[in-house]
Amino acid sequence: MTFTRRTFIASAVALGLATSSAFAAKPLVIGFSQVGAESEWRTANTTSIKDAAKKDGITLKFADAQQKQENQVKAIRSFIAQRVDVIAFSPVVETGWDTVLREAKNAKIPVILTDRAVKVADPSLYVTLIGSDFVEEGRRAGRWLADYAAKSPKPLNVVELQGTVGSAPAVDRKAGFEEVIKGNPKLKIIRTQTGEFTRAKGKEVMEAFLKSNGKDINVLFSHNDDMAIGAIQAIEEAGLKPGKDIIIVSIDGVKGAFQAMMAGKLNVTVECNPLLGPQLMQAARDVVAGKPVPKRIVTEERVFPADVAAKELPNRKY
Ligand code: GYE
Repeated sequence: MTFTRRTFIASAVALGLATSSAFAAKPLVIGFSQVGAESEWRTANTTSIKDAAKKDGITLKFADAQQKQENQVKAIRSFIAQRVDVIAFSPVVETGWDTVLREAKNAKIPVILTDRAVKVADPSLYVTLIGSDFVEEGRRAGRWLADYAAKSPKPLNVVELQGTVGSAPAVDRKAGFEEVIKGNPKLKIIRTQTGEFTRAKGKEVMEAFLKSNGKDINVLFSHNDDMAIGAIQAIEEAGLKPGKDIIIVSIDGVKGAFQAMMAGKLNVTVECNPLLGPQLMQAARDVVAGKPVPKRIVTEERVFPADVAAKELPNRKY
């Protein structure tokens, strides 16, 4: 029989040993497949997970998928082969996980999702999803813009930089934003395209928007701060003032966004908290100890308009 952590704890309990001494004997092993290093948000998320594992004495096997689903599938298979105690991952896209998650389930290795959701036919293929409510983030961005538009004498044309195609945050932020602005005669999305959540691509796509639609663009809605920061460069290079000639609404709340707001180049950022490490370690411990874990663990978040940026920057942890 393979000597898994669960059988180890079960035998320890049967022998009357304290479970805590069983934990001390064999550190928990988590295999974590990260999306990549595409944004400031992601860097903060990786640091949070590595730091929390270290602090809790948990062995973390970390794999960077470089924004490719095939790399994540390979990493998950390798974690199964290594018989880790828990597999955790932030799925780059929502679909295409049924087979590999079934393999993990057959191997009796619990799976915890962090940050991004999956669409699977059988929800028992994962234990819990720890992360933000992306639809609500999109709505928050939409509400800020609807308030702004209400004070504007003229209707506003919006261009949208979407995140990675097929990823939960891109799909959900778009849906939440559209839900709020739908039917608003003051707001119209005139162009939308992916900027893959990176600065470089955000800049490139904004350049294309400016070339084709130029002075018609009044607002940029960006699915993350990095793309917004890339777009700010494109807007400046086109001789326009970001934050004034083009109003910019973004999501994440990373330090770079606060600095851009203080420079008057970004109008608002909707917070998305990447510091998921401690919650992940807790959930992993609970799952292995057989404690019940809620199917969804939602992170609490706020909205930061430019006028509070200077006051809030010193409190920002990412
Ligand atoms: O907003 C973006 C990152 O999945 C919430 O991924 C995350 C998103 C985040 O690249 O900056």
